[in-house]
Formats: sequence, structure tokens, C-alpha cells
Amino acid sequence: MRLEAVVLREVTLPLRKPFESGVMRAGRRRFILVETRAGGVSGWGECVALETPYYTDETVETAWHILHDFLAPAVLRGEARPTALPDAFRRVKGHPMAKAALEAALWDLEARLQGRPLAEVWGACREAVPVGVSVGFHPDLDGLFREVEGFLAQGYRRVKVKVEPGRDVAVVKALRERYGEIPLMVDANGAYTLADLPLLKELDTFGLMMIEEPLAGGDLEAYAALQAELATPICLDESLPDARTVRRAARLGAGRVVNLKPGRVGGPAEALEIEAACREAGLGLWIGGMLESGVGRALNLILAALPGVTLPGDTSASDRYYASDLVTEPARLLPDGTVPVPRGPGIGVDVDREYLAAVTAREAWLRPEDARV
Ligand code: OSB
Ligand code: MG
Repeated sequence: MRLEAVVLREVTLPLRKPFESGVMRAGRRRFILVETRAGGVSGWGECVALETPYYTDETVETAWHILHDFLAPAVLRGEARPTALPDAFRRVKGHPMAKAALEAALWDLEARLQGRPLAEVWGACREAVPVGVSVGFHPDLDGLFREVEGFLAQGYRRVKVKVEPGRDVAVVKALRERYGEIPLMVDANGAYTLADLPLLKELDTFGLMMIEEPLAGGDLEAYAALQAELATPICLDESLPDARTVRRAARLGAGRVVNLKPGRVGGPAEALEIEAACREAGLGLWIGGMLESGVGRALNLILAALPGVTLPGDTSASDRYYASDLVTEPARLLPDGTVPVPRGPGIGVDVDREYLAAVTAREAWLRPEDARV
């Protein structure tokens, strides 16, 4: 496949409610949307890098630079096959979220040109997937209760709350006292160290589904030591950049569950490899979220329908985040706490171009003739 153009757009969507965690605090989601064009058809990929380098090292600005100056020219110069991209991009070190967005846009384009849903191409086996919801910090417990109650009433299958030192045991205790044995988990985004073991052991007494990314820095040996001390499964997020590390984590006993985000691991191909690795190693697996618009959400929902995915993910419905989404059929929560997997060609959703134009602050068209070395 020869591309006619790659279009980068910087988009900002207002969040219905500000989202706060240890790694971000925002009332809006600013991100890059990648469009790949060939034969009158467009493919779409969402770059999940945040505005700040506090979750991982990328930002919207670094991703724009890498996509604009290196990755888009590389695919415009050569044969644009999604399966060839990890190799074509290897020369560019790091920047997994930038790479993932362009790779996703090419998978979408190729599948649309073939008239095939990506769910079928990748062997997804579910029509709808059970989903949970990730709840940010609240200044007070009442606000947290109100938000959690709303999500439970809507049917979400599990609740994840953010924790950090000083906002942990008391919050979990209050939720357990008020809501009993709801499927509950916590995500620390690396806010603790092994020195916090007594506190983590206290969290261990609440029957949590899992504790996500408790320790900083991707130290798998430290994770193995911690998992040996806890009954609660540890779930790894930031610590897992690729399939190789997932396999190593399994060997070391560094955790029992994987939060898989295609952006964090550099693209759909690596995500598929991780899904296979989790099946082989018997690790629990769910698809995480980065407050995506309908484009990234569609990809996540398709991945969530793969056979190796064993747990409800952060693939919540569009209205948990946005009043208006970029796509014409935003993801909706069914009363049984599942979200349908898009079934049209490619990622199965269409971009609302009029709304896209209204929320685009920066746009760059790259063509083959601009990409000569
Ligand atoms: O750690 O999983 C995380 C959002 C942005 C960055 C990191 C994380 C998150 C979330 C929200 O927890 C997940 C979602 O609902 O999209
Ligand atoms: Mg996380």
C-alpha cells in the first residue's frame, strides 16, 4: 500500500468532569489524531500521550515532533504495511505512543480497504465486553461516593480508585463500609516503595481485585518481593513497555495481572503479542485506558474482545468522559455493564469530520513528495 498522505491533527475535547490522579490533572483531553489516506479511504489512530511527562516520558509535543519529523516521513517513503511498521520504526528509539498511533491508523486503513473489521482480522471472540470505570481523586469522600454510586447504578462491572500516600487505606475502608463487596481495585501509578510495605499490607486486607502499579520505576525484582508478601494480585501498568517484559514479569512472579494499553507498548502488533504471552503465562489481562476519544476507544474495545482478556477493563463508555465524541457512534454502556465491540470495517467507527474540524487547533498534511530523505 502506498500512502497519499498522513494528516496530523492536534485535538482538544473538554472532559465532562476534571480527572485527577498522581500523574495528571486535567479538565480537557488534548491529543494527536493521526489520519492515513490511500485510495480515497482514511484510517485513524489516536496518540494517547498526555500533555505532561508524568505517566510515561512522552507528551503531546514530543509525539507531534516524532510523528511529524520521523515516523510519518518513514511510512510515506516506503511500503506502508502495518505489520512492517515495528521494523520500519526500530531506528527511532523509544516514543511508543507516537509509533502506536501511526501503526493503528495503518491497521485501520488496510482493514477498511479490504472491507474487514479489525475484530475479525485479530481474532476477537466477543460481541460486547464487560467494562469497569477508573475514578480519579476527590477532595472529599462525599464527592467520591456520589461518583461511585452513579457508575454502579449505570452497571459498571468494577470500580478502580486512584490511591497515593495519605489517600489510600481510609478511602478503601470507607468504600468497603458503604458498598460492601463490590468489585473494587486501586491504582497507585507508582506512588509507593518497598518501604511502604506495612501500608500495602493493610490495603491487602480489603479483598481488592488487584493493586495496580504500586511501585515506582519498573523494578520487577521489587515487584516480585512485594507480590510474595501480598495475597492481593498485583497488576502492572507503567512497568510493562513490551511483550518481553511481560514474559520476564511472569517468570519473576512480579505480578499476576497485566493492564495492556496499545499506546504504552508501541502499537497493536506488540499488544497482540502481549495478549498471547498472557495466555501462555496464565496472567490475568485487561485493556486499560488513557481517556481516549471514540477513535482510541474503538481500538481498545476490539483488543478487549480477544480471547486472552480475562477481566473488565478501563474501556468505559464515551459519556463517562465526553459530552460530544469525535465519532458518529460513541461507545455506549449496556445495562449489563458491557460495551458493544465495533463491527464495521477497520476500527468500526467513523469520525465526525465537522466536529473534528471544530476541535482541531493544529493540522499538518504530509505527502510523499515532502518525505524524501
Ligand atoms: O494509570 O491507568 C492509568 C488515565 C491516564 C493515564 C493513566 C491512567 C489513566 C486512568 C484512566 O486510570 C483510564 C480511563 O478511564 O481511560
Ligand atoms: Mg494505571
